[in-house]
Amino acid sequence: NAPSSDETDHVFRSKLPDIPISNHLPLHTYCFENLSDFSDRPCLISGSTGKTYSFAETHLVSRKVAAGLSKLGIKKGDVIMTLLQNCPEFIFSFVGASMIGAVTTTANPFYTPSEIFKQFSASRAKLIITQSQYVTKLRDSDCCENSKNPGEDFVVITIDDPPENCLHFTVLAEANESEMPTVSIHPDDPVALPFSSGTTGLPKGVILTHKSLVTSVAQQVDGENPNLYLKQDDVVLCVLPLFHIFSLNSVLLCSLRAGSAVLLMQKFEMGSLLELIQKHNISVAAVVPPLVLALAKNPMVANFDLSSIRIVLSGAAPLGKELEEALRNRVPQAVLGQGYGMTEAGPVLSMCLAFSKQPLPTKSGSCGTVVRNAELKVIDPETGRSLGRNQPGEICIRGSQIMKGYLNDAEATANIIDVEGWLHTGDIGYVDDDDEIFIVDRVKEIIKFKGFQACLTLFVPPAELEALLVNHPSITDAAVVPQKDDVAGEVPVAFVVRSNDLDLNEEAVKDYVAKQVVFYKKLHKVFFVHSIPKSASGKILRKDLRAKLATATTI
Ligand code: 4UU
Repeated sequence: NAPSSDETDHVFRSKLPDIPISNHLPLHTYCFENLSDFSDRPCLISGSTGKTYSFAETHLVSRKVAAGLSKLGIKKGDVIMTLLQNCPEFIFSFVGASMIGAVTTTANPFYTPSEIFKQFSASRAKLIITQSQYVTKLRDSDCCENSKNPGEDFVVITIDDPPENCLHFTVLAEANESEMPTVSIHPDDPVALPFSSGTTGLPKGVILTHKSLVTSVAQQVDGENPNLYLKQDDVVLCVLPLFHIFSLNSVLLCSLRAGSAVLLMQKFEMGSLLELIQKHNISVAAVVPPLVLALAKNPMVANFDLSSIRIVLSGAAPLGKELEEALRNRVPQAVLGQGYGMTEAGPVLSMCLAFSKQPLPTKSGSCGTVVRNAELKVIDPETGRSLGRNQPGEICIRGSQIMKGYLNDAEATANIIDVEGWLHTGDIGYVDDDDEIFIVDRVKEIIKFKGFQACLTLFVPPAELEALLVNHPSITDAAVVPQKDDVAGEVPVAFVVRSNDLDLNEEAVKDYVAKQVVFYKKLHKVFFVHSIPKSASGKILRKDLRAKLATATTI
């Protein structure tokens, strides 16, 4: 008998024991399950106005919105789209939709009209909740051939003064909650439909079910010794956009479940962020590496009291050791650590164990240990064979939290989730002797430098060189991408943002890196730029930089 793959696989698990997870419950029921323990405590705080909604109010307005959506004809299984910056209405819409078994597709308001319409049509959304300033994007007829009119072909609701043909959010928020229909929700019914390009190709709808999200939240904040210990007196910073799964899940849903307050910021602005931290005693900050960079390097930070912060959770992109150290100087009292997520994975794969109620020691640079009630393995991308500790390979995850699949794309789903239920992330990493996960890089971003012998391919992880670069006192940001090379195949080149020191020249940057790395990781070119293009979730837009390289001889 051939051994089953489970016997031959090296499977990694959390150091924390598995826990019972109530993933038979609908997401909203689960999130508000402990509501009576903290119903009068602050739930949502608007950073700009200071307006606060208690847990009881948040629950009530969400039920009203559920009734209002239903009155507008939204039924179980229908999709609504949010095109919103962070605001209380985002939460009421998302939770309200969940209550009637509807699904929310969260779109980025900075998207172009054509990007918005692609998501809108692919998800077959029936209604859009947005801000009046974005309605013009919905009217742009250039973006789709058989153009549709907002307010006529689909319902548009704005949270501020509604333009022509649009409705005001009060039609939802002032509906009668007792008219909310009772629907029966199955754990495998979808509740969220974020869009992601995954490991390859164009953006696709990621079907996250009630069961996926309940499981993921529970893996973080449930149990006697939660992996991410959030308390009722915590104030959790919500500056990362809620349309991205990191903020939606680890900030919003986790806080609702745990009874912590969520401080909503519409957009990132350093001065107001620092004021809000001080004013509201923000204790937990979910951040992305560009924000860490700003906190570590911006001189304004020194003028504010950040002593309320006890946890900084960084995720969505690699955070180098050097940057983590630089941030440590700014918030010495806080526990710094990472979470590692991917939209398709529900999203959290791993979380820093120093955030747990009984904290465990962790290493800088690690992106945590696999969450409980899940399995993780690292495979050789060529052979698919699972690898033991300290050997880098493609990270795969299995558990009830992962997506059900891509929307209307069985082929893409089968390419990313194998027959045994493993989701293949496209990230290269390893698990060390202490069960900590280190991401080396993404498969696709890895620069492949061909050595002297044709059989030898040397890997240059851009993240590693970027970490070195931003550690230079005169460099505020940097990105490394591959450039085609006749001899080596690909060589690393850097885009660098200088601070005020314009004397820093290409040779100096090259030397600085060359002194610290093996020969094949040396930079071949340095381009000075004003900023590094990044996505809303803080990822370097490498494709844009590669395109720049391909088209321009001088940049
Ligand atoms: C290196 O980025 C995310 C989700 C992030 C997240 C969510 C909940 C982080 C912590 C948390 O608590 O999702 P996507 O789909 O936008 O991007 C997924 C990709 C991963 O495959 C990986 O390449 O983003 C990268 N990534 C990271 N890389 C995510 N987290 C990390 C990390 N270090 N900590």
